[in-house]
Amino acid sequence: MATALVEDYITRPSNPLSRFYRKIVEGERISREEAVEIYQSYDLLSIGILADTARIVRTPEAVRNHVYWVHNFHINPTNICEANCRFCSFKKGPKSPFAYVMSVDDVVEMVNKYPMKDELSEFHVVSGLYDQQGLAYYRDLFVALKKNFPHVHIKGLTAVELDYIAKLEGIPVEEVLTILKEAGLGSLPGGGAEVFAERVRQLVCVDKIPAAEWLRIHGLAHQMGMQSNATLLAGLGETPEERIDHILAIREQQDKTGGFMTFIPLNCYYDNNAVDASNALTGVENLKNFAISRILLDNVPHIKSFWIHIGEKLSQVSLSFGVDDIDGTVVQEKIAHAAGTDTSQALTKAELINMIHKAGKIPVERDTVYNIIRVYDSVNA
Ligand code: V47
Repeated sequence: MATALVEDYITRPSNPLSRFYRKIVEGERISREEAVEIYQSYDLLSIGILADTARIVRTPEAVRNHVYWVHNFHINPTNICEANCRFCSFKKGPKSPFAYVMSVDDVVEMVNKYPMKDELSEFHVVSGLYDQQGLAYYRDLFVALKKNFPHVHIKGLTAVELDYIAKLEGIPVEEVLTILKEAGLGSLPGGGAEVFAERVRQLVCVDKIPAAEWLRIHGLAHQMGMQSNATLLAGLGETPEERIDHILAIREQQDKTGGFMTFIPLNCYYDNNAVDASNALTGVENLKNFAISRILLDNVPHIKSFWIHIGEKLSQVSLSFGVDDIDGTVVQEKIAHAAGTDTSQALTKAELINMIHKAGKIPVERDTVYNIIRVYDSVNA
């Protein structure tokens, strides 16, 4: 799978990670104990080889050098939120001078001002838990977005928001999903998962739905024919084992309902929130999170790096650690920027394409559900 030189390095008897290479090449599943052993190693090159090999053996040969990106636009209709997550710098109380609320018309007007709106393929819609924006608001919003921008897929509302809307309306989440799907919802984003370990949730997001409910709601969406993504927010004080258990919970759910397209390891920022910045991830840990996600998730097709969180340079490096997707043009990002990420707000298509090319890969523009829009190989670039 790897070049002869790389294969020699990873398979030499003195390399303690060599047995995992053979398992991955043979398509065998990696266990929790094995994942912990890989994660504990400081041989970053071997970890990268294992992850890249896992990506290669699970990807058809014709597209092995492809890296996906999406022309998307983030929409956050309000920053008012009832939850009190200690890591959140985006949330405001209803009386805060910095609180904002967008009507349906405000959202449509905002998108209309975007000069590239005709080329967009995805709206990424996530918001706060706000009782003035219930089911009717989101139904109207999705209908209006579809009416004005019929070519754009709506990836919207985390499992946490769906659960909130269901409780607000006194109806089951299934019904919320049915109504919103009819209004134009196409898929669910991966946010709101944070770290599944209850120990950590009790410390940083005690009023958020528990892991089992987050997973159940994604399973419901999958059963209704909607695909979804999943995230891990690392840097909240969780242990490596808790990160691995989180990824394994996604693998288990995927075995049952099969609708996850992408797993996105995120890292926390600490400005304007109550989480201790001494939990911050190192670059090495970020790469290990990408790699171990790819190695363990033999049933999820894509691993995404969100350049907004880790920057353009580490995103390029992540492409050798199992990542095959870099999200996206974004246009305006509020959540991580409120918490101090120093990346820019948006990348142009040309910047994204260039970033991927310069990492030695072929940029592929996709839509939300991975239909290919354009391959930017040397012929089409
Ligand atoms: O769910 C909150 C996280 C997520 C902070 O599905 C923070 O395609 C860093 O979910 N520092 C939103 N992160 C981002 C997200 C996402 C991004 C890109 C693609 C997709 C997808 C989903 O940001 C939240 C939360 O986990 N977050 N606070 C913070 N202080």
